[in-house]
Amino acid sequence: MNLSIAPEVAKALAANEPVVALESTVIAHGLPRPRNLVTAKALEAEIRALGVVPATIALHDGVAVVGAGDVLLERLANENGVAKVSIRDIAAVLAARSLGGTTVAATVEIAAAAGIQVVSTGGIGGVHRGAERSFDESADLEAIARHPVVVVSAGAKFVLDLALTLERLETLGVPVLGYGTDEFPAFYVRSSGLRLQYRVNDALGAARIAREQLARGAGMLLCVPVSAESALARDEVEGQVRNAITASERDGIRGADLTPYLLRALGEATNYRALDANIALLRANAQVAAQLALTLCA
Ligand code: PSU
Ligand code: MN
Repeated sequence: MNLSIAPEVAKALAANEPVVALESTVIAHGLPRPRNLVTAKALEAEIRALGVVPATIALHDGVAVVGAGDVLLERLANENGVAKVSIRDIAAVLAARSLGGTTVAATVEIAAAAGIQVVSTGGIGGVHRGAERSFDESADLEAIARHPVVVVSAGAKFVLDLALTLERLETLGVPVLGYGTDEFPAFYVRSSGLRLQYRVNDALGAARIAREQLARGAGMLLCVPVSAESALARDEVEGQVRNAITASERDGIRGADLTPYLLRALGEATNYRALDANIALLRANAQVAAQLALTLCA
């Protein structure tokens, strides 16, 4: 895999200055136009405001881009038919020289190859509800286990089976740290009721554990609950998630299309409050990721 690292990112990495990688599936498939591009730029701005260099990752013209510029961000946001690139897709999309938005899984692999230690996202993928029949488990989980990168997220997406997701993370050896919480956060919803083994209260606490884990050549998850102002109520969203899953089964949606389908359905069902919460938590996670990157470089 050829990497095309933006000069600003390469310079920061060479000087051991902080960099935060961002995924691009959320731009191409996770958020609707025109808020996807506005959000992509806002996330980079949040990171820059703390003196950290953002590096949005994507595939383009046969290379893995680390630090997409404005032109590429705009294409990811506005072009039809951008590929959703998880790890199984990297080789084929590179060979075809097509444009691809990278999931957390692919972003983590590419960030690690570039020497970036922190990746920020909204909610990671995980074990889908009904996975005992569908076998649908996001490649995000194994990718985090396999690469020395900290992923900052608001937990795993609420549409998933969060208890099973935590079980798989345990099996894979991924430490899950609550940031100011003892619970696994549930994306738009602050609390899942699932207790976590480890809690940290600031970036320094997270960095101490991250140094040990990354030195083992493995990754970890830092979970930041969505703010109380932006959060949705669990009971309210639960009913809508069930409706969305029923609709996805009726429409025969499977595999890589399922997560974008469910996110879109929930945005519409909540009159876009789920979308507002998604964007708020993406921004908050980018800030925590930048603080962590600063602390890891100090
Ligand atoms: N977080 C968001 N919105 C998203 C995603 C994460 O707030 O769209 C994307 C990430 O790229 C994640 C992917 O890796 O959804 C998971 O997809 P799947 O369940 O198909 O692995
Ligand atoms: Mn899947």
